Amino acid sequence: MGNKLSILGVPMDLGQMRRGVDMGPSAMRYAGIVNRLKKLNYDVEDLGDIRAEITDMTQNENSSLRNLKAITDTSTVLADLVGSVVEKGRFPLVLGGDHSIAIGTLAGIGRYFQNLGVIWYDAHGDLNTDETSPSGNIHGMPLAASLGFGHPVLTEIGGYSPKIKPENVVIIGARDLDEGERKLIREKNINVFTMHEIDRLGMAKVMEQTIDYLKDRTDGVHLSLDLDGLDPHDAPGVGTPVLGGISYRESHLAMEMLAESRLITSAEFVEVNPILDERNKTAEVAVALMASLFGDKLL
Ligand code: HAR
Ligand code: MN
Ligand code: MN
Ligand code: MN
Repeated sequence: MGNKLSILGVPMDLGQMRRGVDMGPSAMRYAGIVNRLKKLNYDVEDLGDIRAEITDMTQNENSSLRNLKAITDTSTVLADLVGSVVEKGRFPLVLGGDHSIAIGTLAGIGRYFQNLGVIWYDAHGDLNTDETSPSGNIHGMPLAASLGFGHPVLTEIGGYSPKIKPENVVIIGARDLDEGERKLIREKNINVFTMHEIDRLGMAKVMEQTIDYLKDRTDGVHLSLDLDGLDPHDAPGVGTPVLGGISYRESHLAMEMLAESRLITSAEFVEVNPILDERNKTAEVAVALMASLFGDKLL
């Protein structure tokens, strides 16, 4: 990664049903992300927030793909903006918003890489389609959509599909997978380190293996970090908390190892919901992890 960063906020809450995640970008700015990165000697440009509609629970026009039109429109705008950041040779750092924003982020980045790697740090697989989703919530679908699976309106955002290949994906922290997601993981042979592997191997080995695997086969790696990948003790301000998650310390180690690897070429931090949080703790955790990802050291 170079030393030029562009921050882009996506105040979107349309991919799920709990209000408040649209305030995630403000909460992370309030927690000091811009100054933190400037102190690490980055040339930081804050592009502000993109315009996103806020959910109106009364207009659920489609129960298997809730808010499809508004999410598609926002994702298309996001994809263009992220693309122009990459064109300028800057590192895109996207602040969510719920995880449905990853469809737009990856649509923006994907066309600049032959073999884009993706690290999906999440309690969930986000591998549902309109056919397998138990909820109709699009934040449970962005990884599937980016791989080219699901409703064509979602998979074709940005005008091409797929954005990434299954063999270039590594999921870390999974502990709540739906049946359709497990099936897709098996069929496409997607690499997953569930909490079981993290417990067994330890985070250091998990990250070593992830980095080793991605470094030879990819020409860039996007980090998509859902704060619910962390344990709800450490990151309580999320809409779909799942017990037994990755700790704060393990997450720092993971970010530090990614910093050392110099593999990451774009990142997004999603699902911070200040309304559900405890004194902005989850946004502060997100900012601390971003600092580690961008090379902050203890000594
Ligand atoms: N798998 C469930 C669904 O599709 C729950 C998804 C919850 N999602 C997120 N994304 N926070 O990781 O509805
Ligand atoms: Mn997610
Ligand atoms: Mn999740
Ligand atoms: Mn704890």
